[in-house]
Amino acid sequence: MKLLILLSVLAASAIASQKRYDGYQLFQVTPKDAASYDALARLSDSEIYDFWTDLRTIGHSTDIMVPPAYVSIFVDLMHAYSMEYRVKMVNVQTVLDMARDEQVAVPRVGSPRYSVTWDNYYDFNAITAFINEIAAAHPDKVTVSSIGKTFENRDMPLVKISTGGTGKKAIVVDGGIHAREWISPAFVTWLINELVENYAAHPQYVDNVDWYIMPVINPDGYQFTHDTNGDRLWRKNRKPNAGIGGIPCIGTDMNRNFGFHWNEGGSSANGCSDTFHGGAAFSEIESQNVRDAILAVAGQAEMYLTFHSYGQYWLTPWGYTSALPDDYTQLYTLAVSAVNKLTAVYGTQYTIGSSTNVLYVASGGSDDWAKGGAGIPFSYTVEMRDEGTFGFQLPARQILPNNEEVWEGIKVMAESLF
Ligand code: 0X9
Ligand code: ZN
Ligand code: ZN
Repeated sequence: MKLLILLSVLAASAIASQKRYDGYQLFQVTPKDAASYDALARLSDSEIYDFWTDLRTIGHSTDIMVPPAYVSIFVDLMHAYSMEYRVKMVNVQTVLDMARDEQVAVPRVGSPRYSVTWDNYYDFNAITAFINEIAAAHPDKVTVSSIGKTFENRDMPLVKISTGGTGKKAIVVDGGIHAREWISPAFVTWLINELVENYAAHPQYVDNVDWYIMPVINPDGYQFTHDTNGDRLWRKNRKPNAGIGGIPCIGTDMNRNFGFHWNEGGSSANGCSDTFHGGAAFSEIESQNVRDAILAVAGQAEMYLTFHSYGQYWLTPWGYTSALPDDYTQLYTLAVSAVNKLTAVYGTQYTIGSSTNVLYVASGGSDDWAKGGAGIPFSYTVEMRDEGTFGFQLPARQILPNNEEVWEGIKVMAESLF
């Protein structure tokens, strides 16, 4: 009993030392005209407001987290521009605490085979352990390597799944580019497990294509969202930069740092911004490592899938322009088939289209570079659950349903290459 009390005190103090969001509110706001849109665009340049979903176009809502000291000013602004808004979370810390409690409470049923399960979220070390364990258990199909080190000296794992042979097409998959989007590594690790551990149920998905899977391509950022002295809502990597006005800041948005039409809109030159594009294209060691790993298999790769949350979108290039790629019809048609299968599982709705057209301009994305830079024709960004009820804190009990439905879409994607 004493030990239990001690443990819960320790757990409580661990929560207390993460960055806290007491009184922070999540607003859903819809700009109704050019003036209100511009007002929001200016807010997104400041570091005070955290745009959980980036600003879209007039008439489309966006989720903005507002610190307690700015709530009343923010509401005044909404009224001044007659913007439609509603409060989605009255206290972000409460939602973080609930998610954390649920995570701690999940019992480990039986004796799981590996260091991660999919009824809970796991940190970077556990994911690395899992990858090594599944490779050791299936040396005939799984090869693990490191594509290089992060800024904080972590190895960035690459999992190759293959039954050998030559001349096969390949699919490149990554997750965890945005640290706070926890469902992403939770899905990508599940995908590895499904392909390998459940091979016998559907051998065609491994026999017909090779998979190159990087479950966490922003390990430093991801671990920071787990650390007791970290920040659950961190997005970028962890390398310090020059910031703005001589005040240094931390982190580059890796999904603005890729070198295809880099810095052509929808990214920030402010090192303190959550969408900071870095000092140059591929300025970050982590995006360099991903670039080189993809280029090494680009001749074989026909498809690139990068997993994010949230919003439920199945996105095609481009993100730097509203113009569509020549083969857009093919990309779109395949996405429709995938989403149809996905939706059939639990009724979850996804929006399909090019990033710029259904979301917003955002240049320097890995998807644009995979297609335009590495020449991988079928490139998609998948924004998984939910639509902002829980946002980044998708409850652990939704991991499996999310993964099962997305897997149906992935099967369609893979079959298109058979
Ligand atoms: O803005 C992003 O990087 C992605 N959305 S998220 O909310 N997960 O941050 C969308 C990226 C779409 N692709 C490009 N803009 N290239
Ligand atoms: Zn350009
Ligand atoms: Zn993301």
